[in-house]
Amino acid sequence: MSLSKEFFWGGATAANQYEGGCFEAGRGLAVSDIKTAGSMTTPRRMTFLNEQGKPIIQNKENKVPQGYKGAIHEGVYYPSHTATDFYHHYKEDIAYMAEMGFNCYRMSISWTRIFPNGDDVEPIEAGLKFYDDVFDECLKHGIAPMVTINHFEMPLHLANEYDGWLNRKTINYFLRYCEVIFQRYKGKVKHWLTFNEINILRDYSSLGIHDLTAEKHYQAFHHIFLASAKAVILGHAIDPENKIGMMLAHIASYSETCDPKNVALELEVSRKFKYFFSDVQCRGYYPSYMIKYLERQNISLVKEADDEQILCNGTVDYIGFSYYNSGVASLRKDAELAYGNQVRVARNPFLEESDWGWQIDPIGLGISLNSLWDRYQMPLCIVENGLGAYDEVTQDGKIHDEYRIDYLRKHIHELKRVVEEDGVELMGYTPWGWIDLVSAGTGEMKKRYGFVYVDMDDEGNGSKKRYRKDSFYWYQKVIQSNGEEL
Ligand code: BGP
Repeated sequence: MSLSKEFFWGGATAANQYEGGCFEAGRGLAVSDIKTAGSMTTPRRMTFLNEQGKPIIQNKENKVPQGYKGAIHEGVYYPSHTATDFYHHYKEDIAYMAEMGFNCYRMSISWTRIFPNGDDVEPIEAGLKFYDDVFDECLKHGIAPMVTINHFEMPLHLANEYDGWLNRKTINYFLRYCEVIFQRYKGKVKHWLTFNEINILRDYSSLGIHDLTAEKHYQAFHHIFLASAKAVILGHAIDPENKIGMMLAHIASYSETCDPKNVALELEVSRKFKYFFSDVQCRGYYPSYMIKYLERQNISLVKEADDEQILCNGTVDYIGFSYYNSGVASLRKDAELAYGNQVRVARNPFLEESDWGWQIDPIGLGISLNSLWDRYQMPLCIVENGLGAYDEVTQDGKIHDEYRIDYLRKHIHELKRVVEEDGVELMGYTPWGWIDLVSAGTGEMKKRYGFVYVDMDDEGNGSKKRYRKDSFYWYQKVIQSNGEEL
């Protein structure tokens, strides 16, 4: 048996895609609440009022002009507002997790449920109580919560009034939120992750910054690195038992050819978009290649005297990462692109792809585990992996999702192989969207990842009734056998 008895088997979700209850108990709006639904080919959009108070809607990727304030428009459907309604179904949903045998549940706390504007002095008791109830219910079933402190969340007020992560004050507001949740959930939550997929935070919806430029982007990252490091220091001081990790989107990448120029390009891309982030958070300092790169770009970051010390003292305890697909670095300007987790990469002719065009590569998971382990020698946790696919409900309420089982089986097989053959230290596996939820990339419902089906469509219609898919029973056996029966 290659996996330890303590191996975390579970599933993952995020508040803005699953929780709903957007207007319950004094919760404030987050930037994710002004995002519309989209599709694979139509980007999600965001809604604003301009300086004259006129409603404006624009693509997520576009620059948001100064003076625009994120706002909800009448008659527009926003998927995060109810999502798949964990807020009102948490007992039922945790019972499903328990039935599958989860011993871990990765979820996120909604910042604005605790501090509705982000800069409030006092937290909201009802918000804190909601997560108390959730954690108590999990613990009752022997499920350890693993909490992402910030999963694609930015209080709308901080984006509108402070320019989000560009403003150094946001660090203090974030720390106030961290202090409250570390204190409150001490003893209930031991595993934390600071920022979800830190390396792909890149637009208004995740950073809350108007008129985003490269310089502002790196300044924001500097603030996020500090916020994470300070959270680690604080979390350890409040409870030395806390294990606080980083979270990286790990897209394994390959050079398209053996042309050394191509290999050098792959190295450059991997460092700039991936390892820069884990290097800072795991080693505690900016890597030299990035310092030199920023110099060449004439980007000088505004730093304070003790920033370096904070980064050095606030290194993480483990690396959580998401893995869905690999990508190819190509020198060809006309390379055909495949879709993928948040970024588009050149297509790999050796791989099959999902209904949404993400290329399926289980071996890439093994490569990712080995690369991260070799580079940092730090415990790893696969906190997202899975297949977004169309599901069909049969007349008798069954969902035969053999394609999902096949995807997960191959990935679990590979993670076991590298633990066994290479001795990689792997803490656990929490596949994404263990229950159907709203897609982050497209805002759709029909892109489903779950073991549990939720009756809801792309416009939010449906009973929200839950059904067990075939993969539910399969994963239950996987957990029961500690990964031996695939
Ligand atoms: C990651 C996010 C998740 C999740 C997942 C699947 O980027 O951390 O929030 O949604 O990808 O992506 P999508 O929902 O776009 O299919």
